[in-house]
Amino acid sequence: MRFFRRRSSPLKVALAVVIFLFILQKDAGNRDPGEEPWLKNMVQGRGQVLDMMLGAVHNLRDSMPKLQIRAPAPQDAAPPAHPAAALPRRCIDQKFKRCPPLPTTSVVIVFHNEAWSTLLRTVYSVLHSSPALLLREVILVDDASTDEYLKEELDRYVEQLQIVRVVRQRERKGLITARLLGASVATGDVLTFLDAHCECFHGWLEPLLSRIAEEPTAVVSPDIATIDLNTFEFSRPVQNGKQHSRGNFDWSLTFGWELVPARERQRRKDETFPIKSPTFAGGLFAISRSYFQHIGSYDDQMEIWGGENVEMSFRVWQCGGQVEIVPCSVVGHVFRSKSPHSFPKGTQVISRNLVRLAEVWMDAYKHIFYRRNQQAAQLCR
Ligand SMILES: [Mn+2]
Repeated sequence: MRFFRRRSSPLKVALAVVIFLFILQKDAGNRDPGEEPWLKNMVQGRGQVLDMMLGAVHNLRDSMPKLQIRAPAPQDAAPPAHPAAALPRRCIDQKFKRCPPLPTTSVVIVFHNEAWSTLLRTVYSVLHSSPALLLREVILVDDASTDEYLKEELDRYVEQLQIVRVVRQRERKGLITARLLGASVATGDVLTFLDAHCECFHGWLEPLLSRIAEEPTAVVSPDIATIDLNTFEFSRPVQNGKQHSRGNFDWSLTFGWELVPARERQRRKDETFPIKSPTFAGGLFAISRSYFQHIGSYDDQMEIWGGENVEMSFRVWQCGGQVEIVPCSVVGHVFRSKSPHSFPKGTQVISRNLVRLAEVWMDAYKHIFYRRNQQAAQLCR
């Protein structure tokens, strides 16, 4: 008894019983079980006893802590993948209504005599922060730059970047036709337009593409962070309690910023919710390529610069789309203190662009604009 009291672990007990049964079996084999009925009963029961003992050993093993988590038992009838399936496997395309796959994008960057450093900084920040699966290409559109380094030298440089290419507009026609040229060679599902002096923040692209996947008529801008003109310091966005701004316009059709008004703040369910914006700044935005074509793209008769962002905003809203700012997406932009644009035919082209905007999209409201802008009023006669 002392033996059992001191070392009576379950495994020891099991071992003792198994030895006992082994002896019993040997004995039973030597005798004729028919002679002694008590022995016959025991021999018949030994199989049951053995099963009981094995069960006890299994229970013991199952009570040990598990070192691995196994896959849940499959609930559907899908056959298991063959173990010798070739690599790489084909992607499994899960299609849920609430979780649409993200579209690919072409990033279109127009430049005119942009500094080498800011242009390449924009390009590298796109390459470093965009998932390769989503980034189809980066298209640099030269709006007839005259700086030498932006010619063959740039071509040679971007060749090594493989998915970056340069297309050139030989005559200076401006932002709109340059963007249209870029869009005409783009192959991605979404067109993402960026200025040539931006810096994309990590994770900037997916929220824009995700919103377009969810709502293909949404024309989305990132939250634009300021890069200091002189120090190139990047002001990181504030995470909590940020007062967002959105775009508006006045009756001279000038774009401006305003704080998101109370009604729109109430409509938004949380801080990630897209902000509806009457107009957008127009330098940085993403739009479904097919929706861009559906709404007639840009007004290709607008020249150089000016008014095209308000025109695009009016176009989108009046064609049933929506202009939105997606706060989860952050892109830095160098805001300059004076216009970098040269106007080969004078600044009158801005008024001319605005007349086109007013005539197409404003119906009788255009007269309010003409009262404000005499030059435009004369141009439309
Ligand atoms: Mn800019």
